[in-house]
Amino acid sequence: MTVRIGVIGTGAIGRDHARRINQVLGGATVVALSDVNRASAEAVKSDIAPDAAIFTTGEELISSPDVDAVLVTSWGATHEQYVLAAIAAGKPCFCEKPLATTADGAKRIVDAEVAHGKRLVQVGFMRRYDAGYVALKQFVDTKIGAPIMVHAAHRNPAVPEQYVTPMAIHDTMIHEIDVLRWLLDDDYISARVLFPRSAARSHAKLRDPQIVILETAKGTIIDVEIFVNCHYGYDIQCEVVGEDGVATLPEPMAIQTRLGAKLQNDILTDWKDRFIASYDVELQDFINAAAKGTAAGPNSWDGYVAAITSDACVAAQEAEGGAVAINLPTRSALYN
Ligand code: NAI
Ligand code: ISE
Repeated sequence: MTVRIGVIGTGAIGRDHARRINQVLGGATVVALSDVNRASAEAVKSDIAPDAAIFTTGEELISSPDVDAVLVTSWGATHEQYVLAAIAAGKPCFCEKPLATTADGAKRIVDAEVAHGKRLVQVGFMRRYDAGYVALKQFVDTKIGAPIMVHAAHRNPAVPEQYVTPMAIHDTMIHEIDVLRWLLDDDYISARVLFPRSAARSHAKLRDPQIVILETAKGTIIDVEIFVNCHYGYDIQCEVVGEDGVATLPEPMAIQTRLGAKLQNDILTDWKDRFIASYDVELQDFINAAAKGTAAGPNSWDGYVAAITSDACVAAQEAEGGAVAINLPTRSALYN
């Protein structure tokens, strides 16, 4: 079966996912596109998916009998309405992070999926599919003893003007919030945020960098540096300190050179390149599950926990160093 996919939101990542579905992956084809900026959908049709129909609204795309499964890659604030519509239509739905911009919104999605009785939603937490994180998890699970501390960093070279302090959490650190919970098989119980002086490349509405300290139920302390004006490149770091040893996320493959009296290798500058292989694997997983009418991978519960944790981290930003408790509800059996 070829899964017929509709893409809602054809900006940076929507276009890139449409490209991988039509040109890299197997078992699916993009048959429908929708974007509030119609010119963007038309450009993707012309460059990548010539046979796709263009729909004026996401809801029309979701209800089309020619669409089997849906990709939601529009702005975060619009995700909830489309994921709920996909669940109501009984169609598998891949939703980019965040699942919803509020914990209440994510909860509405969990409730709708539980009422439907079968998994339909995969959240775009692609790091769980990254070969480096998968290898790191094998070491954490089997080699270094129980984890005690994690040191992580998420550095972007620059961000757009409209990127403000809370976005460091719900747009950027949300990836660590999900992947570290998965890596440690643990849940968070509190968050604190520390701000060093702001970098000169930042602006008045963005306190950057910042350090988020998360405590887990098993007693692990995690520090995550978020620095989105680091200038030098796109750099993701993660080191887990266990009872018996330390395991570190591998660097992306890069050719080392000895040239002009320098020993060096390049650092990537774009998230699209850093996680290119993981996006391929996560979407293939989505296609394979969608062919069976269901969903796999990171689920709505993971998106809900990420939203609760993000809200606590934003409250911790405002608490200026004070700890904010993270209280998670009991997980529905659908996600066990
Ligand atoms: P973008 O701004 O490049 O593209 C978003 C597109 O959605 C735009 O073309 C916009 O016109 C369209 N749009 C906005 N509201 C809409 C609506 N109501 N209906 C239909 N289309 C609508 O943004 P980008 O970078 O592609 O991000 C999109 C989503 O993907 C965000 O939620 C973002 O957090 C997530 N993302 C995930 C990444 C990852 O590493 N997993 C990387 C980058 C983005
Ligand atoms: C972007 O939306 C992503 O998801 C990237 O992975 C992240 O590094 C970046 O900070 C976000 O803006």
